[in-house]
Amino acid sequence: MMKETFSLCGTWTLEEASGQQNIPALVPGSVLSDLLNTGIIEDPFWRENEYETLRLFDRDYRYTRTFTVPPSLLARENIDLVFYGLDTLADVSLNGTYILYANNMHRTWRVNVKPYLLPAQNTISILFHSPNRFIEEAAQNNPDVTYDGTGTMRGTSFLRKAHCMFGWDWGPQLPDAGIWRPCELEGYDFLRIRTIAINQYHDNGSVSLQIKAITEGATAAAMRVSVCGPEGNVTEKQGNTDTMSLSIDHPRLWQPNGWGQQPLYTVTVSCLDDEGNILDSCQRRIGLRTIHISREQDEYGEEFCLKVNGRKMFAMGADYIPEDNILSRTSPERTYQLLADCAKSNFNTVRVWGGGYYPEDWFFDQCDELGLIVWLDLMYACNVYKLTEEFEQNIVAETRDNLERIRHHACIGLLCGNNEMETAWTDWPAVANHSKALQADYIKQFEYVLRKECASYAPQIDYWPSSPSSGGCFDDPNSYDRGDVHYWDVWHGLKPFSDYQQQFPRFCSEFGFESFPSLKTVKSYTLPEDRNVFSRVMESHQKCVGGNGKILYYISQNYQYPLTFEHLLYASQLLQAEAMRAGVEHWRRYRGRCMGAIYWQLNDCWPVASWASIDSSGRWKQLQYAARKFFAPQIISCERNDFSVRVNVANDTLSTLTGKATLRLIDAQGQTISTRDVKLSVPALTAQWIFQEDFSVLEKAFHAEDNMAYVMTLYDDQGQTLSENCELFSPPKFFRFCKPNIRLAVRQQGNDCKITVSSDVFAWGVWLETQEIDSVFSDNGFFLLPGETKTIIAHQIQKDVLLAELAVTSVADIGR
Ligand code: BMA
Repeated sequence: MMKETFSLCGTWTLEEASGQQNIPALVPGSVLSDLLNTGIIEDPFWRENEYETLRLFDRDYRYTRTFTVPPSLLARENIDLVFYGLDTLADVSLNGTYILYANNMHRTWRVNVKPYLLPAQNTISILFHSPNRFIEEAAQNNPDVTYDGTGTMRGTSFLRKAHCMFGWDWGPQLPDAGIWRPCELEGYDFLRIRTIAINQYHDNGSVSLQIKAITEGATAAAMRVSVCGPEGNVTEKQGNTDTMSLSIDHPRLWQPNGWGQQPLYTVTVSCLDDEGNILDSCQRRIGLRTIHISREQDEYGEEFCLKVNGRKMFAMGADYIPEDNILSRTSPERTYQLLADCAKSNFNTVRVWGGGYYPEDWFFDQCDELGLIVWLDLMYACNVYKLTEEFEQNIVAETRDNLERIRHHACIGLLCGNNEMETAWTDWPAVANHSKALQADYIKQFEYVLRKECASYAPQIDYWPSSPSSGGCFDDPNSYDRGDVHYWDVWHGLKPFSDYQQQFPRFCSEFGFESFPSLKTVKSYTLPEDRNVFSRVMESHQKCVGGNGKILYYISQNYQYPLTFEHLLYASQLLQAEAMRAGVEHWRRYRGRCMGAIYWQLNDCWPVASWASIDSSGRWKQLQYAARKFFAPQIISCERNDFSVRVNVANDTLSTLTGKATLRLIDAQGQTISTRDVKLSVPALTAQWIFQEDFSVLEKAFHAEDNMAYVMTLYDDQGQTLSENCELFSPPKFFRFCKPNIRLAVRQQGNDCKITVSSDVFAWGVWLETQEIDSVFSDNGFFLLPGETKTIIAHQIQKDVLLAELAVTSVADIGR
């Protein structure tokens, strides 16, 4: 007989353990979401509510419920109580018997409860201990660990709970607690399938799968495997074994976004008894592909790149953090929106940063479907861990639980031990001053224990010890000749954007620049009197030390002084987009020497000034629109030194690009000074320098200081525009921008609106925004030349609403 489950999700009762409150609680969920839903607390993200809310987690909370088990389930030989996520320190009792102590939110907890279940009513009770108290005591008991990162609380390395729930340099300190993932009773006779392992073997276009069922309780008499291809064609095989090989007819390869399609195959494994009855079955959806880290020696050192289906890919994307500090507010729909935005913005990679939690199945399903390769950090970040025996057992179990859950996904490109901890040991004095014993624990944890677990549970996924790393052993982890790099001199080091052009990492897995969210998002956490970036409320929604000052500093380097709060928000976002553009375009020009540009960071977990390109309300900052352009599969850009430019075309598609580039020198009005066409043919997966010009003489002869810009347009051989770009020859604050008269004509087109935008003079940083409602545009943050029109689609909006709401800003407005 097949196994049977009984869900324990739904309504429970939540009480503060000292017995004051008694409220309905939703499972899966959390204390914060229940307190919010019942109106007991105010929105913790509003103004400075964070600080008061944090104190709620000095206390313990109890969840209880009663349930009656269906007789059919009660009759099973084995009945497990399964929690897919408890956050975090939980004592679980069933009908008065203590059955489980849980201390790791990343694990699945499973207890045999057959002896304790009653035929009548059962009562389950879970006491969640204060996470604040736990880390405080852990810190006191371990005075040899003294490091805590910006914005976090001391002692978090001792608790296996998403670190950023205790704050980060972009996140609030709202640890929360609760049953954060589903829970159920699972009854079975004889055996259940714990998981299946699928290995793929690719040989010259043919693919075979080796599939193994891992069972608990007993081994099966026989196993049946069926693989259903993307066109519905099924291959089936049965045998008296727990491992089976199967070759796939006409295999269709899964490709990353930009390289082709993402065909997926569904593998179903059934374990049978000796009469052929199904005892249990398990399904996984896979994609046929190979992904490895390529580390060939070359003239610059050792390359670091993702090799997908045998081809070297330039990785383009951003770093992903948890989507909401209140975890139960995430949903497949919300994640899909975010990841679809990534795919639409030409990402082929997303790095899941190690200070959060292992994402839900739906996250990986969606990355499979969208062709987004996942760089998955294990959940360790910026900390000093003490590898006691108990801690080791805990993280070993955690690794197994998660890898068995997710390892089959086509999207997973590599597993990485942690975020920034190897480099912390070599380069951050506050970490490096810890004991040799703790340093040895680092090596043991990330270069032995976790490496070994990853090799045994996910043997076909490459393991990388840390980000950044050069391969491990504290051997110059942030080396520019090997491995990946985190580059932070722009932003944390206050270097100008031009500094990116001096940097030649093999793969940049972090670099970033902050901005404020849009006015609509700012309004969601402020009163009008808070809307000054140095107010208490605005500063409390800025967790990077001196962050608002840094934004202001960079504005002083680039733009005129913004006279309004709105223009300051706009300028900060334009700055951020320009910073990331400078970095990414440079690294794409040096494709081969550099093979990845993953900017920090994609998203936010609450409304805040941060490095995110999409804010916590899902709104696109200017950077997201810019990313769509600088990650375009084929892009034109230039390397500028004073008045000389070298133009480059990067082609990250699988076919040769033939076409032409039009290169124009214009003045501040937008009038053409000179123009030329360059024919080009750029092979697949290469970047090519196509032209070089020096305007120094011209600049002197015509006194053209602050009055020259370079406009580059890339066309395919049908004359279609593939990419356009613009480079100013002086800082925007000095450039003689004219105040443009930007004309907008709006026409309804089904559910969308078509906006035609034009300007009488050269306009730069043109930004369309709707005041109250939200609208996503097909393009935004662009430049306009006089006499040209741009057509923008505003999605899902009525014309009269759009006309009433639409405002346009350009760089010439800053300071006026
Ligand atoms: C990187 C990340 C995060 C941090 C970010 C901004 O180093 O790994 O820890 O939020 O910098 O400072």
